[in-house]
Amino acid sequence: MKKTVKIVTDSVCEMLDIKQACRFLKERDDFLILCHATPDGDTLGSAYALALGLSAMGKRCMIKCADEIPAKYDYFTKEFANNEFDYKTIVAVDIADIVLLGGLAEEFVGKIDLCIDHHISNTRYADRLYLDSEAAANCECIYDIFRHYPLPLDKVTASAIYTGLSTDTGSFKYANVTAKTHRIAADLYSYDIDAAEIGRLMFDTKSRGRLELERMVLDSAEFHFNNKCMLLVATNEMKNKTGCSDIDLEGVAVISRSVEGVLAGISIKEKQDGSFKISVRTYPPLCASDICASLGGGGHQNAAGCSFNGSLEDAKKEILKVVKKSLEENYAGTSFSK
Ligand SMILES: [Mn+2]
Repeated sequence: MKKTVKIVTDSVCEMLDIKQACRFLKERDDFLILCHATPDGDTLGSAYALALGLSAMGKRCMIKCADEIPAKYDYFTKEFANNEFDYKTIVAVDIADIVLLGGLAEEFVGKIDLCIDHHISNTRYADRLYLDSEAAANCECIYDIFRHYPLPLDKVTASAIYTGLSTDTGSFKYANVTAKTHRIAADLYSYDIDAAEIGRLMFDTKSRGRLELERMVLDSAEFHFNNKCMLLVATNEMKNKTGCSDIDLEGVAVISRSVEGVLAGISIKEKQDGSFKISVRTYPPLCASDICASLGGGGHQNAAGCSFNGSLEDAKKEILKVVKKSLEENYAGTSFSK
């Protein structure tokens, strides 16, 4: 059976527009900026750009993340002196739900002053929320804040923001990309960013361990429902054998989406505590966010996730049941037996 960690907040969440969000940042100081666990380019790009931008205005900032920050982001993370102090204002970036803080969730539940996010599924856990669900990446929201505040853009902050844009859009390939995404990227180029090198680091570089892990993950592939659904599994055993950690699993969710005819790409990743993280990538008419909501998760139209406590077999059974139901609703009259 599925067990969900329920963290209840009783605060009312005030929705802010860009002006109000900037006013809030101007009025406050001594910021702690929080990234989500298993950090990606978007949460890190958001946090470091904001920290650097606010620091340039004479404000104090520090950043926290439950998990280790991968070295591949050094080109902007190392440019910020992340020193601890007694913070007064807590800002969460790119975090749809308080539980996504991972190991920091319990410490900060009910304490987030401002959340800056782009997930339509945001659970309103913060006191204030600046949400732009049209934004392909949270770094688009951060860029808007830079322009409205205004905060100074330079090569490093532009590189951080560009990293979020490019990683959350699969290098500007996904359906979430808009003309605005490209306009922002074009503007960031004027700060002398090395977009080719960022692309190489983010998309074309993998360790040998990761390559071997991918081989094992591909060996686990299962196809269901007339090949409309592909399921991949990454276990702790596979990670141990290849010397990989959870961070090395970034992008595994996307593999199944690249197979012809697959409308639902599922990846089930075992976490250190033995629970599972299920990632769902869909093509229309399926909706990843709806599918994951059935199991207590959420996300975007085409990319979403949820957690699962139980056996791997049960995780497969539960997620396949939901995918089957979604396929049957969208393809009325067709029965998907396996
Ligand atoms: Mn994001």
